[in-house]
This record gives sequence, structure tokens and C-alpha cells, in this order.
Amino acid sequence: MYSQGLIGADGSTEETQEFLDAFQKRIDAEEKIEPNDPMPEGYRRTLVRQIGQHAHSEIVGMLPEGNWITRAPSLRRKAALLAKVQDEGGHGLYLYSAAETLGVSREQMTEELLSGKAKYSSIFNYPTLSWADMGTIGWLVDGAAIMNQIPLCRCSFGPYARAMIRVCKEESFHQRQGYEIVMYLARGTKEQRDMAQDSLNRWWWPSLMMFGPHDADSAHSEQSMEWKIKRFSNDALRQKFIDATVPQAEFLGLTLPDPDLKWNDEKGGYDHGPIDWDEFWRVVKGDGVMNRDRVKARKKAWDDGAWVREAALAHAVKREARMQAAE
Ligand code: FAQ
Repeated sequence: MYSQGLIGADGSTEETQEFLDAFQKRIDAEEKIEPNDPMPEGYRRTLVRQIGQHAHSEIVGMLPEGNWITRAPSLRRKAALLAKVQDEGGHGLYLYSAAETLGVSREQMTEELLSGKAKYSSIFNYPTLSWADMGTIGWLVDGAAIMNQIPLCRCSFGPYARAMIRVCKEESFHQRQGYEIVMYLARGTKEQRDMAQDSLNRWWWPSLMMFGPHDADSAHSEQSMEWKIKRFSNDALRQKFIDATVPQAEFLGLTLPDPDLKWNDEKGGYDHGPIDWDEFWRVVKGDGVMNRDRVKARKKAWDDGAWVREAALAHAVKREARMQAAE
């Protein structure tokens, strides 16, 4: 269906060098690529993979925080958390829509998530054990998401870039509400400070893993950067995040759980200790504490929603028939 992008000057359906060069020229000239434009199949597939995984992450990401809505300590906290979780659902919907413009259906993407074929962010396979986790997730997880997503506002694919602009504005509010929760706890009683520190200890390393494997092990980065889907490498964004977060932790009087964290004058950034990549891959491959629960919850939501999808489809079919009869 999208093969119009693969037709060479002689009418063949091969991706000719001429076609690939012309496409790269558009990318290098910072032109936005739109859904009906010719594009290499690899570019389309990379976007479907990344946007699909991103959409799944937003939707699965509602679960750890949704777990605390009924237990928020005040009406103000409950209202803010409820709004945040709803925002994440909205982000998922923009992203599914952006992926759909590339010829993949929501059903297909959901089936891939439920069968384990499509990934979602490793971070959402960790449990939320205390109220402080609502603060830490906003501060660190949304903070890491913003660091990764601001450059995506300049992604070469128009629908993804445009969706990211609104998403980043909302993530920025989420980050601040999270930091404010942690600040409140850090200035509270000893129990509250301990709860904040324990939460930080558990979420720091998984937050660093959100940026993906080291550049040398990142299968897709080089090509994605050439196509200007990604603008920075995984390690470059991780470094920016660490450099921005260390002073925030210092301001709170909390300790980041990394004894090797040290300012490096020469590079103008912090050095950090080794990341446990075995843990990362274990979680990515489905063996984190919460993987099975998360997929089970998504499957239940999808199955429970079947009647809504069927009713909406029946309504659409009936409307179409009425319109045809009126013509
Ligand atoms: N978890 O070659 P690379 C959020 C996979 S949104 C799981 O480096 P790439 C908002 C990767 O897919 C968080 N898998 O891959 C929120 C690939 O596997 P594949 C999500 C990971 O694509 C806040 C393989 O490893 N954000 O938090 C992870 O060039 C609070 C090799 O990796 C996005 O998705 C991981 N952490 O770079 C919601 C942003 N890292 O596909 C609720 C958009 C890597 O070959 C509450 N995505 N993998 O089977 C991206 O920027 C990129 O896709 C990266 C990975 C940077 C995540």
C-alpha cells in the first residue's frame, strides 16, 4: 500500500539509490516527511516500531500511578494524579494515531503488545511501593521522558514531531508536580524523608536505563540519527539527564544511590557508576517484577472494551449505509 515511495524513475518498485539519495536530501534539508510522501520502507518500519513502542509505554505507564489514585493523601494530590494519568492516556492516543498514518492499525499494534512482540519502556515493570513513588516517577521518569522527547519535537516525521510538542508541555507539568511531592516529603518528618530516599534509591538506576543501551550496543541509533528521527544518541541524552538531576537531588538534600557519581571538569559533566545491563535486558525481555501483571492488565482492558469497539463499528456501518441510501 505504501509502495508508492519505492518506485524508481524507471517505474520499478526497488528502492533505487537515486530514490534513497533524494529522500536523504529532503531529510538533510530539514523538510518534514508527511504520511503520503514517498519514504524508504526501513524509515517507515523504524517509525512504526518506535512510535508504537512509545504509545504502548504511555498506556502501560498509566498502571503504576493509577495504582495510587485511591490512596493519594489529599484531595489536591488525588486531583493532580488523576489528571496526570489521564494525560498519559491522551499521549498514547496521539501516538497511536501518528503510527496509524503509516498504515498500521491500532488492533495490530495492540496484538503485538499483548503477544510480547512489541516492547514498551522497561521503567513500567517496576512496582510502586509507596506514595513517595508518585513524586519520584514525576520527577525522574517524566524528567527522563522530557529529556528524550524534546528532541523528538524536531523529528523528521511530521505527525510524530507535532504530537510531541503537546506531549512535552504536559510532561513538563508532570515533572514539576512530581518534584513538588518529593520536596514536600524531603522537608517533612524523618519517616517522610526516609520514604523519599528509599523511593529515589529504587528508581534512580531504572530511570537511567530508560534511555536505552549504551551507544555501542544500540542497534538502531546510527540509522535513526541519519534519518533525523533521533537527534541525540542514548548516552548523550542520559548524560544530559544526569547533569540536570544531580543539582535537583542536592537541593532536596537527598542522595543519589551511586557512589561513583563525580563531577568531571574535563568533560563538563558527571561521571557515573556502571549500569546493570543484565537487569535491563531481563526486564525488557519480560522478566521484571511487574511484566506479567502489566500485560495481563492491558489484555483485560482490551477484552473488556471489545463491546465498545463493536458498537462503534456497528454505528459507523449503519451511518455509511444511511448516507449511501440518501445519495
Ligand atoms: N525499554 O537500538 P536502541 C514515558 C529496546 S514514555 C524497553 O537504542 P532505539 C512517559 C529498543 O526498543 C517512555 N526497550 O533502540 C510517561 C530496541 O528493541 P527493538 C517511553 C528498550 O529505538 C511517564 C532495543 O532495545 N519513551 O515515560 C528501552 O533507537 C510517566 C535496542 O535499543 C519512548 O518510547 C527501554 N528503556 O532507542 C508515561 C520515547 N531502550 O525495537 C507514564 C521514544 C531500548 O529492536 C508515566 N523512543 N529498548 O526490539 C525512543 O526515543 C527510542 O525508541 C529509545 C530506544 C531511546 C527508547
